[in-house]
Order: sequence, then structure tokens, then C-alpha cells
Amino acid sequence: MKYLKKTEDKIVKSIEQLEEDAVLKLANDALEAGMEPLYLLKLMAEGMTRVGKLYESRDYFIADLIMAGLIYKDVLRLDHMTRHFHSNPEGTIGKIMIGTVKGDIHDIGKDILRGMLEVNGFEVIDLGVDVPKELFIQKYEEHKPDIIGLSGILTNSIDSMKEVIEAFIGTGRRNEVKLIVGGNHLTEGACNFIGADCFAKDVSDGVEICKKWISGSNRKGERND
Ligand code: B12
Repeated sequence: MKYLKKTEDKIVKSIEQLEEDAVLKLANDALEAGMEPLYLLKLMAEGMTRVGKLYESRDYFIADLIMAGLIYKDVLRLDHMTRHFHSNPEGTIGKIMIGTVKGDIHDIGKDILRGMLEVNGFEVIDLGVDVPKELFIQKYEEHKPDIIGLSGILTNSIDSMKEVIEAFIGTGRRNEVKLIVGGNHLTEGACNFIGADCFAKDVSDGVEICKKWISGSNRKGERND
């Protein structure tokens, strides 16, 4: 147990210090030793938060944020991680369209969301990053998903999320589809301001909400409030 705690600390610290080789080795060893991939993601998120703080305090610069992003993606590509987040061969339970909203190019949370949705049996249409409201509407018409998931982790992504929902209201489509917004800065108040059906700070919570929507009678249209 003591060994495990030490390993956890090392993982968080080596992400904070952007030590790519060390992160990969520690992560791989921990997964081999039986660490849950989701638990590893939590440790990595803690490391990323520390990187963010160092950027805020101007000890780190944009290049360091880029490096942190690359390291995170390398870990997601480890065999143990890709195996954990592989598609469900048993067929799909529902269709969801996701994308990071306009003005925001952060895609790591969105990519984890896609992996977890696929593992849980969803067909996922991923529109990428910096997605304008018009594209969400156009692709909705094309694919008719059951759910739309908007990702955004910059504070001003809240306005872009609201714009997407207003565009759906404008086309008369808002009541046809469930809309979830995600990002760890979101609050209930922000969710109400945006006009989404639900929000989640964490991918696991978001996937549970989507599964509930798909299995429940209020699959499309009805808001939860
Ligand atoms: C890596 C990083 C980058 C990389 C991103 C690389 C990539 N491929 O994504 C790069 C270098 C591109 C970058 C750029 C910038 N960044 Co940046 N970045 C980060 C950093 C360090 C980590 C983000 C990350 O990947 N975290 C790990 C993932 C897993 O977490 P996540 O994306 O938040 O996802 C979780 C939840 O949010 C949620 N979730 C996310 N989406 C969804 C969707 C749904 C539907 C659901 C259910 C859940 C969900 O689930 C995930 C966990 O389970 C954060 C610091 C931090 N604390 O987050 C800053 C941070 C987000 N960046 C910040 C800033 C300021 C910038 C820049 C403006 C810097 C600049 N001057 O140019 C630019 C913005 C560019 C743009 N237009 O988007 C600020 C944002 C401040 C703010 N309040 O708006 C932060 C918080 C750093 C800080 N503390 O100052 N960044």
C-alpha cells in the first residue's frame, strides 16, 4: 500500500515536471501491476491541474502546456489503455455526437469521453475541436444522434455552448435531442445559463447520464427538470 502511494505521487509529480519517459514508464508499470486505467486518469488529471497552476503563476509557458498535452496523449496510447477503451463488439445502444466547442482546441477530455462511450456501446460521431454551431446543426441533420455532448474547458467555452443550444432552438430541433455539456469548470448555474439538459465535470459521470437517458423513457426531448 505504501509502495502504491509512492507510485501515485511519482506519477503526479512526473507529469507536473513534464518528464515524459518517467511518466510513461511509471504509468505502464502501474497498469501492469493492476492499477485501474480510470484511476490512472485521475492521477494524471491531478498532474495536469498542477501544470495549469504553474502556467497561471508564469513558471510554465505555452510550450509546457503543449508538452503536458503530448505526454497525456502518449499515456492514452499505451496498450493497457487502448485495450481498456476499445469499441464494444456487441453492437450499439445509441448514437452520440460530440465535439469541443468553437474557440476551444482542448481535446484530451473529449477523446477520453469518446473512448468511454464506445466501450459502453455507443456509436460516436466526433466532430473534433473548435466546432462552430453551424457544423453541429449540419451534422445533426446528417446523423440524427440521440444525444449531443459538448466539451469545453476554457471559461469562455460557456458562451460557445450556449450559442450551440440557441442555434438548435432557432432551427426548432432543440426538443428532438438530449444535450449534455462537460468540463471541470462547469456548475449547475452555468448549465442553466447554457440551456443544456445536464452537465458533468467528469467523463465517467457523463457516460452514466447518457446511459440513463438511452435506457429511460425520456430518451429524447424531455428535459430532466
Ligand atoms: C494541456 C493543456 C493545453 C494544451 C491542450 C492539448 C490538447 N490536445 O488538448 C494546449 C497547449 C493546446 C492548451 C492551450 C491553451 N490553454 Co490550456 N491547458 C492545458 C491543461 C494543462 C490540461 C488540459 C487537459 O488536457 N486536462 C486533462 C483532461 C482529461 O481534462 P479535461 O479536458 O478538463 O476533461 C475532463 C473534464 O473537463 C471532463 N470533460 C471534458 N469535456 C467533456 C465533455 C463531456 C460531454 C463530459 C461529460 C465531460 C467532459 O471530463 C474530463 C475528466 O474526466 C489545462 C490545465 C487544467 N487544469 O486542465 C490548461 C488550461 C485549460 N488552459 C488554459 C489556457 C489559458 C490555455 C490557452 C488560452 C493558453 C494560451 N495563452 O494560448 C490556450 C487555449 C487554446 C484554445 N483556443 O483552446 C487555462 C484555461 C483558463 C480558463 N479558465 O479559461 C488552463 C485551465 C490552465 C490554467 N490553469 O491557466 N492547453
